[in-house]
Amino acid sequence: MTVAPQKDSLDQLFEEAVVEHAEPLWPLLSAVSPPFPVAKAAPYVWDYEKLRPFCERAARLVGTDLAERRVFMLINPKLKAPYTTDTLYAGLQTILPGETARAHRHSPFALRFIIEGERGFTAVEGEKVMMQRGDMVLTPSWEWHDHGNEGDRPMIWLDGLDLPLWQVLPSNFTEHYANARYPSELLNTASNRRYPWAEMQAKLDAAPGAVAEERYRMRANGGEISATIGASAFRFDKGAKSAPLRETASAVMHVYEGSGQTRVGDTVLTWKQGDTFALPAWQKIVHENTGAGRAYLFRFDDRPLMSALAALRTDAG
Ligand code: GTQ
Repeated sequence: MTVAPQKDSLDQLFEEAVVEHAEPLWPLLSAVSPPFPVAKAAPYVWDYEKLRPFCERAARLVGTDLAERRVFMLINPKLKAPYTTDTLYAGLQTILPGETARAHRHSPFALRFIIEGERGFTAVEGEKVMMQRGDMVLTPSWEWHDHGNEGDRPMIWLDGLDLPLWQVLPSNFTEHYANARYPSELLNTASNRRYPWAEMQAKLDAAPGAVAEERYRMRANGGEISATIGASAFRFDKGAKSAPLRETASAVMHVYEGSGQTRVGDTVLTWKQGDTFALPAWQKIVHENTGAGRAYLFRFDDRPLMSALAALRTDAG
């Protein structure tokens, strides 16, 4: 007697393949390889007036002895920690006078943009870098760093890191220094790790037009500030509106001064001094100064990373 050949089917095939940890690509091809970028992050504004009291309360409730980095992460409503955008992390860090956030070093790159306070410092790989409002301070990958405050008011700053990247790259190391502070000294020359606001604002004010963007460039070599994250500052004169821009890079913006709104696709974000907002990749973005005076904003983004991957594309949306 002959056995009738068994009827095969795709369902049957998929069932058997999955047991062997093999899965067909073709039903998923456009999901894993979409025709255009689809960011997971949503546009969102974090209101400094609401968050600042959280920073103060945390500082009353826990010391830097227990909270090595006393930070509120700014988590995108569509994602979880540590994602502010698909590729960027932002947080608000607080240090009280006399405290030390102890020394460590890690693979991720970090920058700080100082929101308030004076005579704070970050000691980076032996260099003591003083911090005041508007300054950007760099903590390159794998450089020892600790933070302190020699002033008489709290220091609060925005941290910007490429932490999301290190969640997928299994090469994320952190090392703790034996002592709370890594020995450091003030430089008496211009630092490659500190970019004072006064210097940036002078450049913005000297630039032509009602809207100006200045890229932060490494003092040492004129390049982007890191291999992954870059930064810019903007001036928007009263009533000024930026040209529409859509890019594969995502960004975190912080309002140094002024107020306005940013259209991200169909969403309108409204912002004022101290606020921080997330701009997902590949959405049409238009900024507008709706306030009574000039507006100045800081931004960090993943343009260097996108460039390194030959994936930086921009258009007018
Ligand atoms: O200051 O070293 O917001 O290691 C997150 C991780 C800050 C820091 C953050 C960090 C730091």
